[in-house]
This record gives sequence, structure tokens and C-alpha cells, in this order.
Amino acid sequence: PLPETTTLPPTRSVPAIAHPTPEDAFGVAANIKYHAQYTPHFSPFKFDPEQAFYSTAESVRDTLIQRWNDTYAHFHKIDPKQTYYISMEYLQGRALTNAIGNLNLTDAYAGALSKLGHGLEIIMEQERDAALGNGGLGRLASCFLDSLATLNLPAWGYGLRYKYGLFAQRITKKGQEEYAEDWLEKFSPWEIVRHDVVYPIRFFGKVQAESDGSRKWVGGEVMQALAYDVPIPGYMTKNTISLRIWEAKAPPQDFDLYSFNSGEHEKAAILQSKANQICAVLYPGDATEDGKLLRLKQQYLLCSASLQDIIARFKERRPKHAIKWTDFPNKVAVQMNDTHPTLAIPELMRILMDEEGLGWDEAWAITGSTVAYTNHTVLPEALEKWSQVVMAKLLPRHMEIIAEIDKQFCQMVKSSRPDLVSKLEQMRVLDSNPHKPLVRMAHLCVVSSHTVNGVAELHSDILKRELFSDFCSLWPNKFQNKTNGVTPRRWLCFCSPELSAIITKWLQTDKWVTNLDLLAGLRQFADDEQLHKEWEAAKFANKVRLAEYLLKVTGVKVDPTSLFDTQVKRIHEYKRQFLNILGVIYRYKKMKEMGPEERKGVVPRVVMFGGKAFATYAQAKRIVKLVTDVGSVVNNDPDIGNLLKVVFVPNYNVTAAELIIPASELSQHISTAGMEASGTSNMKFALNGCLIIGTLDGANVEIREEIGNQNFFLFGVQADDVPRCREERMAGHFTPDPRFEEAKQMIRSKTFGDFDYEPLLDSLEGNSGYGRGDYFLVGVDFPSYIEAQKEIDIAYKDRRRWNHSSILSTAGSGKFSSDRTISQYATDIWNIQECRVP
Ligand code: T68
Repeated sequence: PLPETTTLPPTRSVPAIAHPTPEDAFGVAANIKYHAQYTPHFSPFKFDPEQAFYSTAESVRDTLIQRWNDTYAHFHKIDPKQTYYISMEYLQGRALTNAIGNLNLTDAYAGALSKLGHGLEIIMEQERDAALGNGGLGRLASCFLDSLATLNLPAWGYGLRYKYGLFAQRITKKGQEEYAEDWLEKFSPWEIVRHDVVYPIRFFGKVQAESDGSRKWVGGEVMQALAYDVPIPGYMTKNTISLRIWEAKAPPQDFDLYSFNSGEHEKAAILQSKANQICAVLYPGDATEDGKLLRLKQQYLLCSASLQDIIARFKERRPKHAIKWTDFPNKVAVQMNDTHPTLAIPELMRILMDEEGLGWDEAWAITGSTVAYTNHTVLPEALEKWSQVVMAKLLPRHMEIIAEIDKQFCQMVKSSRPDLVSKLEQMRVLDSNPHKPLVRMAHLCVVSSHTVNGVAELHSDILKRELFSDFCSLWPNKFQNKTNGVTPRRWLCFCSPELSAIITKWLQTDKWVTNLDLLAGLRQFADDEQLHKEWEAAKFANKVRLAEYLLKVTGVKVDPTSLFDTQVKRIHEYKRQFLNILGVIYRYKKMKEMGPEERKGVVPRVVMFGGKAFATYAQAKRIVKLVTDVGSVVNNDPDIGNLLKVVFVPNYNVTAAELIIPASELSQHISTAGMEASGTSNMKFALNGCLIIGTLDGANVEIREEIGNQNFFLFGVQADDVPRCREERMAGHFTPDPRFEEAKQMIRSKTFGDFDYEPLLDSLEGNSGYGRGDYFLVGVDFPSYIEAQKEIDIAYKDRRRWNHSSILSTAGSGKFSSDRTISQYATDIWNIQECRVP
């Protein structure tokens, strides 16, 4: 936004015909043609689907840019408090369907494209996913942006512009293989480079004491962060906010022309090459020291560029002499999505003290009232700890500030809470182990933030009772719960238009799209035969669509009248895809033992798996391999035919999810209780009328409450019993269920090939310990899992019962809209209000 005093120079006006209006397919078609001719990325003489996609996207972008300029001009004028959501990950997926859906231009664009000889469906499929994230945490950030815009809240998202997103996964005979995901190979039509928004970013160097007692960070390498803006349209509102992603660059004057001209071509561009490495990939391997340094550079670049931007905006909106820093927290709320952006804390302190000249106490009060932290995991290996040595080398001034925060925290505890002194070593920000001194990022967040939240009730309770219990006794009011949610636009309206139309018809309103609680109105029709018929038909159409896709990407032909049973999420031992496949193996074995008559009573199933295993996570990759090996045998067994198919859907991403979720009838959310912070795909499945088999973990607990116990297939031990179960196993007080032994034996017998599955099977035996001795309680939960599966087969045969439960799942999903989640953050944490563009 420009300062108020600036009058905008007259913009070169775009020909009037180039502005599409909702009613006007002709106007839209003209605009698409205009882009095909005047911004030709391909030959202007061809208009194939790819060219048509880019021209269509650019045409939509015209509308988005206009609204986005209006939105920020309005925010600039009103100057409300704004939220800045900082996240290392965003899983945006495709943008075209979502954008024209939110703008209510789908019909206009479909009509326009058909005039130009193309079908919208084919054009949409030209778009690549923006996969700048791993899983739930990244997709949550993207759902939050959609809700922030839709609720007309003044906000920005900040992230990094990775050149390569999360790897593309291929499934071969060897299992999972990873390929670079070059989402920018052609270009992204949605991002707008902002050459006017550039900030310096320093690395290394040293801290200098100035004569006035202040500290100054000097020397080292200075790079630049360049902004790209991705417009995020709200649904049926003019408000369009921005996801600002940073790219690292070398300063332009840094190119060493002298070296270049004397033949040292590579040396000339050293800083350029270093800059390129920073934003090259999401989660570069951190096994080596250099890898660690690179990740820390990424995190710092994100935090420093974002804070410089936030502060520049704060200053720009008030005259120089009238800047009151105590007003900063009244205008700025910073939300840290997990600990990855923790450096925002010392960076804000540094800027306030070293650049703006504030004292420690003032800077500390401002920082503490500005930042808040969301925790997404209790897994020990995911709680970030950085080496103090690496931190001091790369960010010497920040290390000083962190040490001072730690020191003052210790003093405070000693003086105000002597009862906690015995716990202090565990609570400190610095872990001063002499062999490997570390910074505990989560503790830095808890100590510095005004609010800490978990992402589902059970998870927030575990944070308070276990992970952060001592902090909770110190600051009981700091801890909150904000149960996750998902955007109903992408995850119902646009991915299942058939089901959405039925919902709108029966509720006689489409207001549920922005007020998801209205879905409860479906309860009164849960036994209506007509609704059952329509509901089943919509689900069936989605199943046929998915069956076609499965054939295309896996070569496996599935019968769409089978029960579609799905587990899609990152592959991890705690999520227990292993339990699922052991259950499948047991089912297969029992079917093989049946006679032909008995087999006739079997409910045909398609069991789908999807998800990526982190490239260095060997055990997870073995699980992927096992699923594909089981599939190869089962899918080609003439005794079994269509009664059981096992499919690993390659390269699970947002686009695949949009196809899989609406077509699924059963989905598995079967983590060891207490280990899944929330889960969000469980919400998407339930919203789409898919029943859940699950443990009492994460948001499953709340989903079951909302949709009713009868409509949720529960099994497994509860979180409170997990430690006792682990101890019992360790003490040898555990008799494995014979069915569990049968399933394991079948793998050992090489029925599914001779790949070495011993390390996987071993994890279920032996001494207890993290990742060993059946730490994830697969064996303990196996019997109740099999029982729940039996119940599911019975329920599925009863079409009335199944449809009834399916409708109640959707009807009970109102709570899980990210609109609800974001409204609660806005009120309880950020203290921001609606700022609607007139
Ligand atoms: C997920 N966390 C939780 N982490 O596992 C899930 N990236 O229960 C929850 O629903 C979701 O967050 C949203 O709250 C992640 O997705 C990561 O992807 C991750 C972890 C460590 C480092 C980087």
C-alpha cells in the first residue's frame, strides 16, 4: 500500500472488454483471448489446453489483483490490527477451481472456455499443485488463509518460495522413489513478483559493542529477500488477502564483474549461488552440519524478512515523530505455525533494541504481547532443538538475545516460584549439556509468547498436563485450545459439487457454505429414503470418477460397488499404516481359507493407501513397500477377484485428496492414542459423509462427539492407558493375539515376496524403547481393530444404516470449519476484527 499522501499516477487502463464480470461469458472469453495473444508464453497461434490454462489463470488473476489492491488500500485507510501468520509450509494445491469458485465465476469461465473450444475440467487439470509443505500443518495454513479472507479479517500469510516443493513420489518395484517437484518449471500464473519489496538479510558476522552501550550486528554475508505475492480470494466477498512468499537473492551489486571478465566465472557469482541454495528445497536433509545451517538460514530469512515488512508497514502508517512502539501490539499479531518461525522472537527483539533504540524491558514487553505460538506435535523427534554453536555462528546477535531471555527466565523463576527451581534445568530455554549445548525452540516460544495453543482438545490437555506442565503451573492462563478446522469451500463445495447440490437442495439454502453449523439441518432427513437415494448416487458418481483415476495411475481395476476404504496421510509409524496393512493381510488369509459359498458373504473392499514417507525414514519406506507387495499378490489372486483390492495411490497431494476424499466411504484415523495432535483429513472425510474407523486420538474425539458414537467405529486403548500398556509389554505381561501372529507369520513366510521385512517386524518385538518393542502398540490394538472391521462389514451390508450414518457424519461436521477455528483465534488470541472492503 502507498502512503496516504501519494496520489496514484493514472494507470494505463486495461481495455474495458478485458474486465470479466460474473454474468458475462463473452467478456471472460475476450479476456482469455487477450491474455493468449498479448502475454503469449507459448506460440500465440496455438491454443492448446496448456496455453488455455495459463491464459485463463491470468484472466482470473486480473480480477484478483484488482480486489487485492482494493483490500489493502482499505486496510491501509482503516489501519486495523492485523494478523501475520508465519509458516514454513503452505500446501495450496491448485488455485484455479478455488479462485473462480470463490469469485462465483465458475459458470462464466466454463461458458467462456467452451466458446473457445475447451472444457473447464480439462483446463483445470493442466495446473500443477503448489506443494510447499509436508502434510497437515501446511494444509492447515492454507485453509486458514481461505477462512481469513472469507471472514474479511485483516491478515497476511508469510512463507518461503521454495523452488522445489515436497518431492514427487513414484512407486516402483523398489517401493517409494523421490523426484524433484519442479512446480515452477513453466511458471506460476498466481504469483506476482514485487521488485519494490526487498529487505536485506544478514548471516554470520559479529556483534560489536557501541560507545553508547548498544550492540550492533555487523559483517558477515548480506543477502536479500524478495517478495512474491499470491492473492487469496475470500468466498463471495471482495476481500482478497495475500500470501507473501520470500525468495533469497544476492544483492545486485554483488556480481563480481572483475572476476568474471578475468575468466573466473563461478567465483563471480558465489553469493548468487549461496542465495539460490536457501530457497531451493523444502526441508533440505539436515544430517550434515551444512544441512542444519541451511535449514536455520531458511527459518531466519522467513522471520527476518517478514518482521522487517511488518515493521515497515507499521511505520509507514504513522508520521515519523508520532511512532509509539507501545502501540505495536495493538496493530500487530504474529502467529508462529509451530516452532519453525521461532526466530521471529529474537529478531523482533533485535530490531526494536538495536535498530529502533528501545531498552530491553520495553522491547520484551512489546514482543511478548505480539507473538503467539501454536504447537502441532508432542513427538520428541519433532520438537526442534538447535545447536547453540551453530546458532552463535550464523546469528551471533540472536544467540546473545536468546541467552539473555534464558537468564531472565531463570531469575524470574528463582525469585517468584522457588517450588519450581528443582525443575528449572528442564524448563530452561538453553539446554546446557556441556557436550552438546542446545536451544529448545519450543521453550523459547512458550517463555516469550502471550498465548500457546494446541490443535484439538485432547492435544491441548496433553500439552498442559505433560509436555508443558511446569510452564502451565507458572502461567495457567497462557494455554488455550483451538481445535483445527478445514475450509468447506475446497473440501466440499468444489471437490464434491454433486453432494453440495444435494445439501443445498435439502437445506433449501446454500448459506451452509459460510455457516457450516447449518449442516445440522440434515439430521431431520437422515431416514428419508429419497435423500438416501440421492446421497448414494452422488457418492457413487464420485467413486466411479476415482476408479477411473486409479486405473490410470496404478493400472488396478476396481469395482465401484465395493466398499472404498482409505488411509491417506504422511507415512509414519505412529499413524500406523502398518496396523492397517496387517489387518488387510489377516482379511486376505481368512478369505483364502473360506470355501466358495462362504466367500459369497464377503463385502468387497478396495483398500487404498496414499502418502509420502520422508526420504530418510527407512521404516516408513518399508511400510510403503509392504503395501505395494501385498497389493501385487492380492490384486492378482484369482480366488479373490474383486472381493479385495489393495492400492497404493502414488504421489498423494492436495489434488489427489480432492478426488479421493469425496469418493471414500470408510477412512482410517488409527494413530496410537495421544500421538496425533489433531488430524484434519478426518474432518474432510466426515464432512463428505465418509465413516471413520479410529482411535480416541486428536480431533477424532471431538468428531465422534459431534456425529454420535453409533456413527464412528471406535477401537484401541485410550491415551491415558498408553504408558501402562508400554510398561506391561516391556515387563513381558503381554500375550499376543493369535490373529496378530498369523498376519505377521504370513509376511515371514514370504507370501508377499522376499523383500527383507525383518526390521519392520522386529519393531513389534523385543525390548521397549522409542520405535522398538511395539512402542506404537500395534499388537495391543490389533484384536479390537479386527473386531471393529467386522462390525464395519456388517454395517455396510445394511444400506439404510450406512446411508443414515453417512448423512449424520456430514450433518455433524459443522464444528470443523476453519471459519470457526479462525473466528476463535481472532477473538481469543489475536484480538482482531472484521474489516470488510465496501
Ligand atoms: C500435523 N503436523 C499434525 N507436521 O501431525 C496433525 N513439518 O495431527 C495436525 O492435524 C496438523 O499438524 C495440523 O495441526 C505436521 O503436519 C509437519 O508436517 C512437520 C513436522 C516437523 C517438521 C516439519
